Amino acid sequence: MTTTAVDSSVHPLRSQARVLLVSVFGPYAQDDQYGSRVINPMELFHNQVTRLQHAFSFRSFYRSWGLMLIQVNLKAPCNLLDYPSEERFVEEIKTRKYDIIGISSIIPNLLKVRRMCRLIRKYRPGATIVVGGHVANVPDLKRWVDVDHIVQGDGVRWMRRFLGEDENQPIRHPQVLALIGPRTMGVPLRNHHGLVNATLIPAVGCPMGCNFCSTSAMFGGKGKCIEFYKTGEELFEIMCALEAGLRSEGFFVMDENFLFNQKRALRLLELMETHGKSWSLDIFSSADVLRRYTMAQLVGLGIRWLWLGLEGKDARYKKLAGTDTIGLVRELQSHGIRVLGSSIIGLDEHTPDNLDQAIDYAVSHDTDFHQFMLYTPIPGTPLYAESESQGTLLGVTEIELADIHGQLKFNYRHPHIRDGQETEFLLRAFQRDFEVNGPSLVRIIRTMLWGWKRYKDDPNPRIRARFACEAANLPVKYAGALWAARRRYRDDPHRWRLISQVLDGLYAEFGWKARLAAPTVGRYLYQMLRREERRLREGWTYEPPTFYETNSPQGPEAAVRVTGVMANSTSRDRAMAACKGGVSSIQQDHEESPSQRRRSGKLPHRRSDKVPHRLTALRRGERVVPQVDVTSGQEGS
Ligand code: B12
Ligand code: SF4
Repeated sequence: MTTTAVDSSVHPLRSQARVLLVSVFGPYAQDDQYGSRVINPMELFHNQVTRLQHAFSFRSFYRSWGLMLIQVNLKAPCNLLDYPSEERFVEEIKTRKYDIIGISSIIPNLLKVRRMCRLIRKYRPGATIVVGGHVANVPDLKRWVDVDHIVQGDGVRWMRRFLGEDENQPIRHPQVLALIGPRTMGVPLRNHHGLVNATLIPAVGCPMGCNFCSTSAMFGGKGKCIEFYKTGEELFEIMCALEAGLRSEGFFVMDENFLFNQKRALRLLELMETHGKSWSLDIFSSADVLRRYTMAQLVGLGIRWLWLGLEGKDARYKKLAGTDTIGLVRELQSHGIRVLGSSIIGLDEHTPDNLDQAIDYAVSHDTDFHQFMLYTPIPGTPLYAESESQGTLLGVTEIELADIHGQLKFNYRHPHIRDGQETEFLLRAFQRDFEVNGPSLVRIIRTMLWGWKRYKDDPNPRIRARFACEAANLPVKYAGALWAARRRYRDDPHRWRLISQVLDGLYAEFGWKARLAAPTVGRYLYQMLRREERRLREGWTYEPPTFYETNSPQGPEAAVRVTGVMANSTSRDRAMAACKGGVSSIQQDHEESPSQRRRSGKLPHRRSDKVPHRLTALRRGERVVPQVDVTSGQEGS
């Protein structure tokens, strides 16, 4: 049965039902029969942004936030197994009685869903199987997988309804840091601004409705989205609660077009101003929406990092009409805002003759990061419907589902680009960006320095505090990183010069401190960089750890207990008290010790936690103690 928001079936056990939520099994960064692919690890940046930046690539994992959101919003006892191995998944369903098993997946992982459903039918035959997430849009999914319910769209309301719970209760928000095990240059990142960012999920979907965008299509398409928190007040309350619970200093805002609801954003700005919050926000936004704000408003809101759809030079998207995107990017950067530009390879007008020009145009934006994705019709989108009606889609015998992720080849016949040429063009785009603009790490240090110089003496203490915090690592760690990067490119005059300019900028700003630190820290980082390069050449990969969590006090002992936070006046008062420096009363709700919470990714790891060693162990196939959480297709905005 394919069920949507209006489905009326209810499980006979209602809230007494025992629920397991699970993501598809790993390992991911390997080629296998279930659709794992070496080029498709469970990562964001390394997958589709810094893909060809070798040891300079930014490596990090992210949790399955959709499942986390569902879990904390159910009254029924619900365990969550995120990133299990197949063996761990089997162990869970064999040893624990579940009435409902919900699987979340995207389309490329469909064969894993099929395998998991078979395992459930074998080991837990009485369980009702529910499948949600983007895989739910696959036409005729029932033909592929043996499931009871396929849920398209928001799973929170659907699951509440299925369990006989009140679907209109306010939405609780999971508490989770955005980055898991971040590292670059072969070094785990610790004590950097932005590492203790909480994930914030204000809404799903995007009303812009671009023809290729599967996240927009999934939640209603043009003119629609689902807002979990509609007002600035609600959002502020949730943010205060997350700040108090996670000790976070900023937010990774998982909303495809966060600034679209301008009333909400401006009210949030007022509240941040009133309460002296110097939070930073990493957001997705379309160009037209961005232009509705003044730079002072963006900076006041703490916008620090921005994912911006550039798509292509003459792309006819309304959101880009009348915008000089090169000028816009430069202006944002001059205010310290790091920009991730996203460009499409394979728009209808692209031909083998003009694609190099299109790539050069994208590269000329000199964004801090650049995502390139193949133009890909995904089920549910207007582009897919169009390709289907034109008969240009490739069949399952021509392309495997696991290869339809925008980083390998087209899943349709392009009007001009044929015979797999797109693979080479895509790689060329990443390569060109890396050669011309240098490592993204260098670019973000440059933007950070611009921001610091511009705002270090700002009359508003809130703004000053944020930039001071962001700039804290510039004179030592980042000076060292630049020194190491420059040494790495000593035989490449162009990149050597680029890096030198930024390093000289740091010397000019921070004087002897930076000059002293650069070679000292730099020598160590250079060694680590070279070691990482060697490992990557030998096929080194990273896998996310497995997470096991429960929302129930009677849940398994090995599982970390989670509760979400809510926006209401009681929690607001407590959050405000906590924000004002008192001990977080919200924290007491968690029933978790600091070490449990550290393991669950809700608190940053202590120096002694050695995250990279755990990841390394995992990579070698050892099982890690259950512990503890952007993006893609044509990623947002
Ligand atoms: C975080 C994220 C990731 C994370 C990990 C996510 C994970 N655990 O799988 C990382 C960075 C690792 C990642 C990687 C990739 N991703 Co990704 N990712 C996202 C992103 C940005 C956010 C997802 C999210 O958390 N949203 C917020 C939550 C609340 O929404 P949600 O997940 O949709 O969940 C809601 C519903 O879908 C539903 N639901 C979800 N699961 C379930 C389960 C049940 C049982 C039920 C009932 C309901 C339900 O209820 C939830 C609450 O409303 C989305 C874009 C987006 N904005 O959604 C892309 C997106 C999901 N990714 C996508 C892709 C293509 C990839 C990559 C292939 C990228 C690439 N080209 O290299 C890789 C795949 C890696 C791999 N080996 O599997 C596509 C999927 C396209 C498709 N139609 O299948 C998306 C939609 C981006 C896009 N616009 O194209 N990704
Ligand atoms: S591509 Fe961006 S702007 Fe367009 S619908 Fe998707 S999220 Fe919105």
